[in-house]
Amino acid sequence: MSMEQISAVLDFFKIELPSWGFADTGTRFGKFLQDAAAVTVDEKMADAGHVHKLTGSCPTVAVHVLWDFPSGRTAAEISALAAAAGIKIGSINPNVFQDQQYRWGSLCNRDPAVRQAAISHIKDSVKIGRETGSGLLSLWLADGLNYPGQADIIARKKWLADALKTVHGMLPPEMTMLVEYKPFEPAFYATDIADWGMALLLAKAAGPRAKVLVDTGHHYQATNIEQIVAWLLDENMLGGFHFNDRKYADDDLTIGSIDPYQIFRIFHEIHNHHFRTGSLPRIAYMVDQSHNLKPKIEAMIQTVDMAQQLYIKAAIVDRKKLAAAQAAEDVVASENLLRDAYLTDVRPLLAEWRKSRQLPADPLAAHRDSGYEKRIAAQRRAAHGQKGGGAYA
Ligand code: PSV
Ligand code: MN
Repeated sequence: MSMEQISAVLDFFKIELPSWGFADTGTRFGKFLQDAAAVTVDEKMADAGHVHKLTGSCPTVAVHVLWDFPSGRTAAEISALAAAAGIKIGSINPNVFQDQQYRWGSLCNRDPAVRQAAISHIKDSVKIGRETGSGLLSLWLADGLNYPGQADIIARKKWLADALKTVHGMLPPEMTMLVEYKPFEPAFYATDIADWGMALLLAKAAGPRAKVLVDTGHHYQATNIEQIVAWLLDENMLGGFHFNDRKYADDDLTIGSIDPYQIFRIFHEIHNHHFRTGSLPRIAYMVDQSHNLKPKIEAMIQTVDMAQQLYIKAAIVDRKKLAAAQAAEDVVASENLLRDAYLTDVRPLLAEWRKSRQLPADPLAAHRDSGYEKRIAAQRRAAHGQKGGGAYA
């Protein structure tokens, strides 16, 4: 692949950062606070903009409605904050899991008044999407059961399907709705949208602008995520990703920190789909990570860099040779074509692309040299003390 083609691939590959990834988050046992963590939405926008300035690849930021749109701040104000930081508002994430009324679920709650409250919050989120020019409504529900027999699973399925249809009906034409699945946590017996099959059925029933969102941390161990991705692509039902890595459960570790080959295989299926069909579906590449120990901005820069490396590695697979090796049933040659690409050191190519786009060749070093972290740590400590805040404040 020529440098020109690699540059085109990198120009195309945009990664959305999550506002909540810049805030102090923790485990169910507690949080370790960082002075430089963003507390306010102004700070989250500034940090996301800083990462975009250094990487040139993160023009949008995902927002979580209850965490990022405090009462009294308008959508126009938040959009202006993003614009001042050189970015735009990306996916809008309604929050129908935090309020006490959702103890027994949100869109799956047996109480029609609670289902209506959740729909009404999602309606407000769609309005925010319209006002901020976002094209994505990203839905994740914490709905589920902790014990067998706790509720009628099919009654909940029907309430959910009806609600998602209603939500689809609220979307402006330019907006897509993503349905995220998760097999466990916070529910420990049956999550209402537990896997990609359920998400697919619900999205298809909701309407043509509903697609599936694959969060890489939301699978059981050993699930073949790239096969799910290939199937969703073939069905034209892949809406986007929430990228993160994990060792055990939904650990929210930085992408590729545990199993970079898995993300490579996912990207391989995407490039393969492009090779086979010539079509490049609109896929939202979003990060969903919260950083407990790593400095948040450094973790995001590391994430973007790793995602770009793995994306190029998958792009340089020799697909003509691969098709020939597959046709000859040459298993070893086929596998080696993937491994050759994966084992190629693409860092010099990435550095060359960055230089050609007037970006620092090493964004992490540029960040460390910039003094940004020290400056915001001092400012934020002065402004907020040791209080922390953010996603699970
Ligand atoms: C839930 O685990 C999730 O993956 C959803 O995408 C949420 O919106 C996000 O994490 C933040 O809690
Ligand atoms: Mn997610």
